Amino acid sequence: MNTSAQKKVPPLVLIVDDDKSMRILLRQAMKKEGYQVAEAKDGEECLTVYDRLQPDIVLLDAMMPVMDGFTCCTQLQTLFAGEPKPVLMITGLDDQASVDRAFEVGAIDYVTKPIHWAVLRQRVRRLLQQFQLYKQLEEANQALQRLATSDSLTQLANRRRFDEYLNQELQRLAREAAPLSLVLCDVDFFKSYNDTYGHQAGDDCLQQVAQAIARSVRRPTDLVARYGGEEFAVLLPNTNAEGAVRVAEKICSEVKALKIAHTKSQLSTCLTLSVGVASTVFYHESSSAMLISAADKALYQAKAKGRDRIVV
Ligand code: GH3
Ligand code: MG
Ligand code: MG
Ligand code: MG
Repeated sequence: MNTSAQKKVPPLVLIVDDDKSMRILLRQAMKKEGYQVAEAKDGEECLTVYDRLQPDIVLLDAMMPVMDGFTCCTQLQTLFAGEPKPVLMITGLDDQASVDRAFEVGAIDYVTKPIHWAVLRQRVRRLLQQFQLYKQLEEANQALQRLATSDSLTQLANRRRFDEYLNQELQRLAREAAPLSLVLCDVDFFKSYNDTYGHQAGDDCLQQVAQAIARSVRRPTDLVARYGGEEFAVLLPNTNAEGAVRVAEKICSEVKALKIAHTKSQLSTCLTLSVGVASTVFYHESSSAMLISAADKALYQAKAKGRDRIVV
């Protein structure tokens, strides 16, 4: 996002008008305010320049050849969806229908020609302030969202995010039949690891294991989460049990490759994992509980059969 506060540079104003003398007048007025200026001579050019420069505000004429301001404003909303566009329309059209249309297509403000320069100056200032505030709020929201959904020790998704994603993916299953797999990993004899090496070393170890698991998944839709203390969950959309076992094998070998010494482990001199895998292809109102319980049972069996293994 192009926030002027981050860039510590003056706001960028995009002037869009087919009338060259009008562009010159607007440019002079905006430069006088200390803003940076970019120009476009019609709606089509405006879309290209908007995409390239992400201006802080657009001063948009209505009547232009090639693509008029109303169409351009509509296109801006759809092409760059997700955040409001700071569009101020400046036009000779002052009838009610034109004003209504401008706001309907997403303009935030409207100024008629001939321009009352003192008014335009204040309107631009106020719009820039509003958008600056909006962007700061957005950034604060995103930071909060990251905090609320990630685990502070490992930076992986936390349990809340895992639950959210699992439900979202199960909803998708309700619409399209595609397998969804869950891989549950639990560190073997981790209590004795803490007892032997100390809690801080235990934390470091969990961070390394988390990274090794994250390295083992490839698709952007796969989600790796810290499920509990020394338990990790990996959700694999569009993946059947066979594919999930391959991921589980990769996870186990990546963790072994860390060669984390664990001399008090009853199995090996290095840290190992036990893994439970479960898959589903159908949506059911209790699919979430069923999938977790199936993976949990498989994990329990992996422990019971001697640990350091994968059970499906
Ligand atoms: P098993 O092979 O049966 O899984 O044995 P275990 O010792 O790993 O299982 P148990 O559930 O008894 O112990 C888990 C340990 O994980 C106990 C707890 O102190 C430790 N643990 C949980 N969360 C953290 C953490 O954030 N940091 C550290 N250092 N240890 C943690
Ligand atoms: Mg015009
Ligand atoms: Mg455990
Ligand atoms: Mg354990």
